[in-house]
Amino acid sequence: MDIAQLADKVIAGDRRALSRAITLVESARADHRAQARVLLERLRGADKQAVRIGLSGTPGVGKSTFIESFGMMLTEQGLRVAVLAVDPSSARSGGSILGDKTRMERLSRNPNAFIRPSPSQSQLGGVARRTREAVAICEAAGFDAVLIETVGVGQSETVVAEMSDLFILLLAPAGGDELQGVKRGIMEMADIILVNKADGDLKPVAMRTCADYAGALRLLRKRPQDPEGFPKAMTVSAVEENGLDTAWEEMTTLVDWRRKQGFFDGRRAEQARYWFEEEVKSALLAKLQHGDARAALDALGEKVAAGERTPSAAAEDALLVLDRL
Ligand SMILES: Nc1nc2c(ncn2[C@@H]2O[C@H](COP(=O)(O)OP(=O)(O)O)[C@@H](O)[C@H]2O)c(=O)[nH]1
Ligand SMILES: [Mg+2]
Repeated sequence: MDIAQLADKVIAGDRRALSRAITLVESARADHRAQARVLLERLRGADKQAVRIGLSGTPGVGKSTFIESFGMMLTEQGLRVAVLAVDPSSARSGGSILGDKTRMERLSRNPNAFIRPSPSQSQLGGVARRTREAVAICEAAGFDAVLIETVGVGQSETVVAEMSDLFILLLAPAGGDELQGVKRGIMEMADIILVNKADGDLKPVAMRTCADYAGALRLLRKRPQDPEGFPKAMTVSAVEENGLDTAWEEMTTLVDWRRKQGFFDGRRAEQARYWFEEEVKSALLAKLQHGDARAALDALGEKVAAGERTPSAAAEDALLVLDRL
């Protein structure tokens, strides 16, 4: 495969090249990894910048429906939209977005949209790297917005927030005064909370839920990367396509402000540093599983198990041994 040619085609907006490039970064084969690195290095030069939008929410809140309506609206404004997913559960289901394509019927047929299901990988770390690299490819291909969807389970929100410029939390209307068990850490990551399904009978409940979250957001510590009024909560209806244009206006307002203040590039620089360290950590962990390192750990582990060494003394020994390898 000619990687230079593939890179040129991606930059030129060739859809088949785009798919092939993403398939390449999804591959775990060593030769593919080497090619993927060359490709990403070449694409780094492309000076196009997309707005990377992370979107999280529990199953059933309407993520797929929202992406369909919101994505269609963006394409109607002349923008090109890519949709990616981080779904750690997709190892079992084989890529949840695929089944969701039925909910994204219009968008998946739209020439200005590109939808890619989550790679089937059991390890969140692996999915994260592949998705992050797919984001970079979509950006080089000139998409204006890249939506990264994730189901709200465990660590996946953090992973998505670390590859997004904006993090959007989608919520459903809820009765009662409990804040739907949204963890504080997730609330603190959100730039905009969208309470979906603000239509029909659910509208008053959605408005009350929105007010509750607006109040909760005001109680959080002020973040330097936010102008006055952010983070904010709003209501939308993905089905009736209400509030989507306002949501997009707020997103652009926030992004423009952050660009002017230097927070946009600053955050991307921090994220690049974060992913660099994550890659080093996972490579080191992988090294521990093989060869001399594995043998040394097994030998010391035996001693710990037999009560001949304490775990911490053996760990110190292990580090000395590993240093010499
Ligand atoms: N009333 C109403 N229902 C919605 C809205 N958005 C999604 N739904 C419904 O909620 C259900 C789950 O939607 P889906 O997009 O699959 O949610 P996901 O699991 O978060 O991707 C479906 O039955 C949708 O029709 C909305 O804006 N209003
Ligand atoms: Mg869905």
